[in-house]
Order: sequence, then structure tokens, then C-alpha cells
Amino acid sequence: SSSSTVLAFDLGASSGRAIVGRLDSEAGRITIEEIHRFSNDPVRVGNHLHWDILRLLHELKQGILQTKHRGYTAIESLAIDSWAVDFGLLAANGELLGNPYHYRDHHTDGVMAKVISEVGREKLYAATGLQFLQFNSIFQLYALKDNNPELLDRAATFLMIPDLLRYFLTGEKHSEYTNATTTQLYNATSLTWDTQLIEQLGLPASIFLPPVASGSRVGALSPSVCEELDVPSIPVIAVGEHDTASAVVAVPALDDDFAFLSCGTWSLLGSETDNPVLTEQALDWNFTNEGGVYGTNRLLKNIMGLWLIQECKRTWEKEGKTASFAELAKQAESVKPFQFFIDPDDDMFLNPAHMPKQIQHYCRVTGQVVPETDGEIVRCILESLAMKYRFILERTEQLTGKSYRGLHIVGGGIQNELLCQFTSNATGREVWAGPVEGSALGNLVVQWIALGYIANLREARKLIRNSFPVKTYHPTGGAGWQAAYDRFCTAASL
Ligand code: LFR
Repeated sequence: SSSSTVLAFDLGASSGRAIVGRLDSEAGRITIEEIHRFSNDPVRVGNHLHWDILRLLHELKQGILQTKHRGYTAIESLAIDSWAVDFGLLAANGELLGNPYHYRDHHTDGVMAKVISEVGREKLYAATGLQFLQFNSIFQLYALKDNNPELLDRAATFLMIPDLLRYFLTGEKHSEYTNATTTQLYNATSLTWDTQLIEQLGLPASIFLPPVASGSRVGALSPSVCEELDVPSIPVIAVGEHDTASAVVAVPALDDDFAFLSCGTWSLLGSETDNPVLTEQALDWNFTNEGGVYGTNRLLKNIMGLWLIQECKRTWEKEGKTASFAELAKQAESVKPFQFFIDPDDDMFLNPAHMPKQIQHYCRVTGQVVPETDGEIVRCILESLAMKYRFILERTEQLTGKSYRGLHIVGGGIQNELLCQFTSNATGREVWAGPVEGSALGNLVVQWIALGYIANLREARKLIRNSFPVKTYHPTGGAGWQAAYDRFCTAASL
């Protein structure tokens, strides 16, 4: 038949979602329905921040139940994606050991420097092609070796979060490729776990499973899950389980060469390339090369993203304020432009106790006017993000030797129209915003490629383009942004 229905789970930092996708091949159209949305709150226990992993398994099951309740009786497959780098460890008997750590936990503070001094920055980069971020799995594992060696001693299997949840649903253990590449333990050239590196760090190489290609079938709902939920068994596919891999699949680009910004809690800005870019310049600028689906490489950089605003909002809520994101953007809109800038990517913003105060502190010590009202703080964040996007976009062009007419933005961040407009102004280019459900759509279309309904990535992008609106922003605001850019660079020491 020419239509197909599949289920995607996308676990983001601000929520998890179960989304049913329907493909009508004849009409060349995809439609989606969100059937379950749930919070994905990390839990602080003592001094550590953990995933609430069993709760999430419960929510996945609720999502599967919803397909039944809403009359979707012919779900052909399901798949899970989530953020990268985090993992669980299984004992030899297959049980989960401890609670997976959340990457914003402070146990990796200072660990990166230790590992770099042991291995060498150039060597690590040449091997893995990965940007240095203090929370990469490599540093998390190294921290465990110091703080919780018994856990590592008992570990028989390393599974990234989507691998782990998939294992809970199917009983099968597989490591999915795109996520494996984010550990900084995977060799970007030989395309295998870098056993030499793993052993040099005193980590157990035996816990890593050889990765399966994205788009592989990796089991089906286990008999016990089917019995519990009273549903038929559904095949399970390992898509680009790294949410950014899936988000970039969903970029509705018509050209082969395009720049993208996956905009959510993080902002991931870069371009798709055929091969990893492992030059001295890329290392110096700390760009990353992450594995994409079907042999693609993502050259990009992490930018702190809407996390800055999400954290401010959380802080203000604790103080009893209730302004929504839309209201905060409105307050920001009426603030006088270009008064204060931060470098969004300063480590001090990774997980501070009080984000608004941290931003004020940054402005104070850099000798700028200090934002006082909530609107001023949000204005400062949005302008700084837009300026940083320009900075990284221009570096991306230098690394790829290409030039990009505009910037595709996908993900929840496009709901912030002020940010989209600022981005167009700051970069002096068109911004093409959409689709909003980037990761979930990328997840869905790779399932359809795996099932044989869509021929390849290019066709998938065309289908997405035909099915979901893309809003174009044109640069406005004139020379002000150019003059302010230099002030931004000074304030951010770039
Ligand atoms: C985005 C993302 C980024 C990764 C960060 C931490 O959600 O997956 O790609 O660097 O989260 O895992």
C-alpha cells in the first residue's frame, strides 16, 4: 500500500513527545499527530544530577498505549531519539547499574583537562574529530573511574540512552552509530570504537558493542511489554538516535550545500559534509564532526542556545513570576538594542545556580551596562545568541570553503520569532524557519526509508519540504547590527 504509519519518540530537555507520523506516498505528504507529551526532568540526588530513566520508560509505554486508544492499529515501526553523550551501564545479568548521570552534572568539572594532558589534544582530535565539551561520554566515564570505580568494574555493557530505552522495550542490546560518534571514543576514520584510546584511559573496551548503522531494524517490542500493554509486537528501528542527527535529516534543504541551525535547548550550527574536517583550524576553533545517517558528516558547533532563557525562566518561576516565553520575548522586544552582550558559550553558563545573576555578573566584569529587568536580560541573551550564530556561520564557511545564502533553522526554537529575526539581522541573510518538530520528523522519515517507503535522504527532505511550512525572514535593522557585532566580539573576547 502507499501509506504508512509509524511512531517516533523524541526525548528533549524541555519535554518528551510521542508523535505518530503518516506518510501518503501518492500525495507525497507527511502528517503528524502528537499523541503524548511528558516532562523529562532530571532528578538531583545528593550532589548528583541523574536521568529519571524508569519514569521515561513508563512514559514510552504510555505513548504506545495511546496509539491503541487513538485507533492507530497498524503502526509499522517505532524509534527513539534523544540527546547525545549520556549512557547507562548494564551488569552481566542485563540489569541496569545505578542511575544514568545527566551530562550537566558537575562530576566532569576539571576532568577534560586531565584527559587532555594524558592523551594530547591533537591526538584526541585526530582520532575522534569531536569538539571538546566537558560532558562528552569520554569524560563522564573517566570521572566514574575516579568516583565510582565499582560501578565501572561491574559494567558489562555500555548503552547510550536511546539504546538503553530500546533495550528495555525489546530485550535486545545494540549500539546505534550516530550516538556512538558523540562519545569521543569512536574513531572518525576507521569507523570503529577506538580501542587503543579506551585502553590508554584505563576504561574497559569490552563494554562497547559494535555500532549498527542508523536505519537498521533492531528487534521488536518484547513479549512481556506486549503482554503488559496488550498490544501487538511492533518492529523497532535504530534511526539517527542522536536528536541532532535526526534534526538535520529534517532540514528541508533543496541544495546539497546548506547551513543549518538546530535550535532547541542547544543551538547546533554548521553544515553537512561528505567527510570529517580534521584540520588544524577546525581543532583550533573546536568544531565537531558527528556521524550522520547514511554516511553524512555533521560539521558543527554547540552554542549554548535557549538553555539560557529556559534557566532564567525556571529561576524566575521559583521567585513566583509567571511570564511565558512569549511574554518574555515581548518584554525583550521593547528594550533598547545593543546595550549588553555575553558570550553564550562561556563555561560559566553551563549549569549555574542562578542564571540571571550569572548573566549580570558577566556584564559587570566585562565593564558593560548591567541588564536589570527580566526583559533586559532576555534581550541580552537573544542578541548575543544571534551574534554568536553569525560568528559560527562565518567560521563554518571558512572551514567548508562554501558560502551560504541563508540559514535553515529547525526545532522548537523557531517559535521564538524575535530570535529568528535577530538571526537574520545579525547574519545579514535570509533565515528559513521550519519545521518545528525537527528531530521527530527526522526520526520518522528514517523509519520510512528503512521500511522501503522513501528512497533516500534527498527524497525525505523533499517530502518534508512539501509537507510543512517554512517561514522566511529577511534582514532588517540596517547597519546597527554590523556596528554592534564588533562590540559583541569585544565583550565576548572573540
Ligand atoms: C542536543 C544535543 C547536542 C549535544 C547535547 C548534549 O540536544 O544532543 O547535539 O551536544 O545535546 O548531548
